[in-house]
Amino acid sequence: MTIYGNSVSGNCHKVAFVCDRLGIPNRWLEVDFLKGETRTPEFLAMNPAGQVPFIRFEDGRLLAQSNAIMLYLAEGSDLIPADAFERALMNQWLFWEQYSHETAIAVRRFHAFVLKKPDSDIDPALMEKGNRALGVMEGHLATRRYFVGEKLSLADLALVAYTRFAHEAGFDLATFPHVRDWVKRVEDDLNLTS
Ligand SMILES: N[C@@H](CCC(=O)N[C@@H](CS)C(=O)NCC(=O)O)C(=O)O
Repeated sequence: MTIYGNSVSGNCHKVAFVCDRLGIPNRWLEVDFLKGETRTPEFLAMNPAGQVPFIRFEDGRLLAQSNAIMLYLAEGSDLIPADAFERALMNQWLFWEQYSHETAIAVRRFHAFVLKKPDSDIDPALMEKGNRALGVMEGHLATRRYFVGEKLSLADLALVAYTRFAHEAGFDLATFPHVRDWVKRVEDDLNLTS
């Protein structure tokens, strides 16, 4: 299968995390959205949303949305809890990540780190929303090592993707020590170096 991805994008990293962890063979095709490569007619014919990541399977089927891709690729693996309620809790965090976390931390990182905008040109609400999200994570992780069921799951993979780069977005993980320790734990589990 081919992963249409971008090496700077945490959403794309999520797909790579699952493939690496589960040994799923793949071909990574780098897409530079800053050069408009997600807006070409060829790209939009495959993914009208004009976003990476998305997957093209050998038989031609296409799948977009990082968390949907992770769920499909990890089906039947130990990255998805066997217990139905724990699975629901994992999904709870996956939905939360997309609505309340990625939309602040990834977006602020894009403006600050990728586009190199000064703070004065970035919506201040993003900092407030991101800190609120990190606060929710900090409270949850105060008594747990992982987000669900005391073991690594897709919830950790989804949430670590941008949390590990929170400093590039202007957030200070020193004020969220449980989050900082969890990031290190998950990076070690996934053998991530940077
Ligand atoms: N909810 C989507 C978000 C995907 C997304 O925002 N992708 C960005 C890169 S992180 C992108 O492709 N941007 C290019 C564009 O919008 O043209 C997911 O989780 O896959």
